[in-house]
Amino acid sequence: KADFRPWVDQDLQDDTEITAKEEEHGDWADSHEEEDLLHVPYSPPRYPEETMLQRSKDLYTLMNQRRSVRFISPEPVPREVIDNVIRTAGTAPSGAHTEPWTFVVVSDPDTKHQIRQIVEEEEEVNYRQRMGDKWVNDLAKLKTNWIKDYLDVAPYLVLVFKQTYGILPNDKKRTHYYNEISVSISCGILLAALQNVGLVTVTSTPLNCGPQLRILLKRPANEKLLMLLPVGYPASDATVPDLKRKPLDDVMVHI
Ligand code: IYR
Repeated sequence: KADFRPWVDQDLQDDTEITAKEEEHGDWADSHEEEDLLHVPYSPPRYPEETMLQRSKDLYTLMNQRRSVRFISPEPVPREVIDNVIRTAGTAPSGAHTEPWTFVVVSDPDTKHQIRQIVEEEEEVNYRQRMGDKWVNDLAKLKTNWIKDYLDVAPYLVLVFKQTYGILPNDKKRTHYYNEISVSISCGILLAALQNVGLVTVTSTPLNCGPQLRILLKRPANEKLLMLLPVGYPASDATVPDLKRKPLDDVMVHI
């Protein structure tokens, strides 16, 4: 199985079956344990068509400048900006509004270095063994390898964990429906929020580093690492591969 789809992280399988089994043990909350929820009026801003068109162009222009950047400046970034970016990520929709995410923000140099050691050690095995020749060849054009300077250099590392279940104040477990897709959406919003303030990152998914990083960062057993995002300004000599995006006609079908 691992040989067939080597990019599937061993710790990141879908938890549906495990959850269904554990449910029989009885420490799961029933839905009636949560209160009734009031429904209130909602009226977000509505723009004239001309404004809509302009705003749609402006956001596209901004987001089309986003690139995965592996060369990050050590220059410090205001902590409050990071807080707001994480707040923004936390506005994502989630299954049954369970908000199944934990964003671990690391700026401590020693912890960053320990993260680097764990990631580089596993990534070397990934590149040399787990990924296989086909995958390594498919990536060759990106000139990546297992050496990740940015893990020491970036002022912040944001490790995004998905909570596979929640724990209620009465210690019962709460089902986190669609937790992986919910957290993935929040990561997309996080990327947009970073782009909005001129910061860069690379969406890294360090294969099979999750359990070690979870323990290093003292996160509980219900949390699994989904993504590791080094965050900062781009280095002044940063380069990116000269990739092109598919035109609209190749990605959209209008029926
Ligand atoms: N996770 C590895 C390898 C890697 C995989 C893919 I798919 C990429 O688009 C880029 C890299 C790494 O971070 O080097």
